[in-house]
Amino acid sequence: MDTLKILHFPDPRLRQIADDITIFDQELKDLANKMLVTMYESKGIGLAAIQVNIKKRLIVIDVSEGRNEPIFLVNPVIYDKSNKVQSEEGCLSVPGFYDKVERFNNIKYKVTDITGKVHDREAEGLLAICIQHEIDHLDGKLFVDYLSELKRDRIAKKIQKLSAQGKLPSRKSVPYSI
Ligand code: QAP
Ligand code: CO
Repeated sequence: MDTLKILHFPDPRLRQIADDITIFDQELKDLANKMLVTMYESKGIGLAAIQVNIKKRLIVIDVSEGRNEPIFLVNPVIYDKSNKVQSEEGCLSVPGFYDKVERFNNIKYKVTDITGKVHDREAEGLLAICIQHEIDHLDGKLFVDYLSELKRDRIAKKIQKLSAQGKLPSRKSVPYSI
C-alpha cells in the first residue's frame, strides 16, 4: 500500500487548524487505514491527519507492545485533565528530536469512532499523553511549542539543514504489515 508523506517542522502547513469530520464513509476508513500504515512504517505511536497535510480531525494511535491495537479518534475533545506529569516526547514531524513536556496522566474525552458513533472515554499514562499530543496537532500545535524559542529555532534550523542534505533520521527499516 502507498504511504502518505509526513510534513516536517517548521513546515507552515503543520500550523493549520483541522476541521471536524461530518461524513463517515469508506473514504474516511481508507484514509484512516493509510495513516495507520504510514505510522507503523515510520515506527510511530501516533499520527494526526494534519501531519500528512489533511485538514481533518482524525488521529491514529497504537501504544500497544505488539503494535496490533490501533485506535482511531475522530473529532476528539478532552473535557477533564488531572495529575500533571513530565513526558519525554518526540514527533514524526520533528524526526530525531526529543524533549520534556508537561502533560496530564489522566484525561476524560469525548470521541467519535470511524462509524460515526460518539463515546465518552477515559485514558491514562502513555495513551493519555499521546492523545494530548495528537489533539495539539489538530489545533496547529507541536510539542516544540512548549520549549524555549531558542530550542525551537535550533531544532527548526537543524531539521531544515538535515532535510536539504537528505539526512533526516527515519526508522523505516523494520518491516510491518497489517
Ligand atoms: C507522539 O510520537 C508521542 O524522532 C507520537 O526519528 C510521543 O510517534 C506521544 C518518531 C511521545 C507520547 C509520547 C519520532 C519516530 C515517532 C522520531 C511518535 C523518529 C521516528 C514519534
Ligand atoms: Co506529533
